[in-house]
Amino acid sequence: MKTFRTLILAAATLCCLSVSADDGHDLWFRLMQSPYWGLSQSDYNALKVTSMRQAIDDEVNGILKHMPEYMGKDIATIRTNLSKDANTGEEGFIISNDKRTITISASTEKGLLYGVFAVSRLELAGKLPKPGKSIVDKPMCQYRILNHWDNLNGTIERGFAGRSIFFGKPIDDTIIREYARANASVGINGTVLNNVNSSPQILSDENIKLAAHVADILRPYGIKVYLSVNFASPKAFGGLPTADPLDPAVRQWWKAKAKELYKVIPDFGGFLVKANSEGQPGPGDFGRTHAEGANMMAEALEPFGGIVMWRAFVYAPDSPDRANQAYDEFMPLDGQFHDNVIVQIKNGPIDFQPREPVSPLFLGMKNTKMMPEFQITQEYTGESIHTCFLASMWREFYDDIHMVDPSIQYPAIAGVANIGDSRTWCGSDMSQVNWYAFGRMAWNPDIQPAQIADEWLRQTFTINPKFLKPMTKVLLQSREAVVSYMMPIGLHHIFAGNHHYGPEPWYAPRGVRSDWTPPYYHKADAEGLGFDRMATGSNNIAQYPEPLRTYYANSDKYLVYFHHAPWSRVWPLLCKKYDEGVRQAEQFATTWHSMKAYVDAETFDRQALRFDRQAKDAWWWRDACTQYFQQFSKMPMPKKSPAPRYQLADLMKYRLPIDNYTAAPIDQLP
Ligand code: GCW
Repeated sequence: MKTFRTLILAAATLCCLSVSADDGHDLWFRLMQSPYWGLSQSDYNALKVTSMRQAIDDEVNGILKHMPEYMGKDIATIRTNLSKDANTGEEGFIISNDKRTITISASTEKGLLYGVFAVSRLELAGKLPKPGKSIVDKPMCQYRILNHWDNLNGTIERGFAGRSIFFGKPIDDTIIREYARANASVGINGTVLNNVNSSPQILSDENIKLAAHVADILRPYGIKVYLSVNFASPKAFGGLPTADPLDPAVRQWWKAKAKELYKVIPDFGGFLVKANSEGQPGPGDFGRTHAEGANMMAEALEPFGGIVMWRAFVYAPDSPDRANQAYDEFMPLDGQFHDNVIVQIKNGPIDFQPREPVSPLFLGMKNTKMMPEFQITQEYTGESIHTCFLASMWREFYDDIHMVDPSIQYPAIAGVANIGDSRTWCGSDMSQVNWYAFGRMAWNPDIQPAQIADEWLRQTFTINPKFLKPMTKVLLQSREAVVSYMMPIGLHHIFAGNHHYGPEPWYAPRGVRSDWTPPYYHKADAEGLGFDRMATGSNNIAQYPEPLRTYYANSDKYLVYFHHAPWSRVWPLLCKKYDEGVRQAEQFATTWHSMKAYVDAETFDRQALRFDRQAKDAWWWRDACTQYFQQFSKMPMPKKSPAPRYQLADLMKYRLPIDNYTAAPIDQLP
């Protein structure tokens, strides 16, 4: 009762406190104020956090400073207890409450650091242990890594939040420190600084120096630096005549490079490699396998404890079914990779679609270390404009995998970052939730989206239930809504040709790789819609073990992913889903407009613009896709369906002026 009263009081106070201008830069620290707030801008910029101990103490002081606002008299103080006896492993912690003293115990400083962040998270959720009780927590996965697709010139591939915080201009140490702290607060412990489409120049002296500087700032927060490397580097950059992984001089070159890197970054994490994929060089260029290529790099890093994350994102042009390829190419290599190689596999076999089945490789390979790659940046789910809470997608991934074997866990996980130099970091307030969610789910893959949504909303906006309840609902429905208005019932990759923001199911110019055009995926014709991946077609379904195979084959969620289904079956479902998606997107905007009293005016306006745009885009998607497919189905729209807002002919002429490196302009619609 007492806690309840305290919460209500706090909510009332916060409602007033939070209604001041906010540029979104303070992420999920907006409520639980940063220990550094109150410093002048120049003192703040000059601040150096040089040790983990300092980082821990600063956070404890920050909480103590702001605690009274949130917990009344429930907590007297916080102490930290570093002790081997804590038995919490490398990164775990215990939080206990003894007569209103909160003690964080851990066997390492890193555990303490994570523990302090957990205290402020639990505090806002009203979930700190009661007197006499304790909570134990430790990560289920060892390597929790962000992948930045940042280019050396400062652009970001599929970045919708400005330019790189690492490359293209002098590093802003303050930004990197804030970045480190935000990552540590959600348990992220590694970061790959540059794009997987990697320039060989990343290994230049200048860039190694830059990486070392970033590593110094990240270290007190327990974050290691990794680099994406270009497989052809020994030749393209090192002056050797070849990059053949079995060539002794090439092997020696990588060993020397590794040594050089570890000299300046003693805790360097390792390499990420995109090889023989979308034009990138790889061992295949020399008739060698992925395992031979990966192992060569692994040998170079092994003496220093580094790892190789070798991507499995491969697909050859004009293959009968792109979904089959990674499996076909990697399965024969199962068991051939060195111990410090982890094969990094996108969650689905196609490419970060709003919905696709899990990659069958995860369930096929038995003797290879694997790690899922999720995409936090919303390349295919509305960029930084649409609210699409990806925790729901990632939950679905684990749930599908666990349908086959509930004991499956991964030693590592990667998330393609949505971070840039925009003031909000992620291009919008709501996109920040996916950065947060990635960290929380990397730490604990069993966590539920509802918990993440609730935690994040509380820390970011307010603990007022009048805000929390409707906005949690928006977040939890958002991913399904995006699937419904973009690509329901198993449709995939029907995006525009020059960007992945809007619809162009018709895009198929002559001369473009067929698997880069939507008709390759939807296969609409007079009979029906969808890609036959059953035994009658590409037999991709056979790559899945039971019970997943039966589930995928029978679920309406994947109807036209696995079947070329007749229009009589598809058409009513398809229209229903598109309409549903539009209704939901409109509801999100309506909900946000009723939240004005609970957030500051600046935040409100920024996000209102985006929710409104999302609702309009939902119409764009729905009108484009239903009218386009209607040309094949020749069936009328269901009676209850509203009339289209846009005409197909107009939409087919419309082009958004964007490319791989620029975001959709928020004010331009067809
Ligand atoms: O999702 C696709 C993107 C490319 C990306 C590629 C990959 C970095 O459209 O921009 O390149 O996948 O993951 O390698």
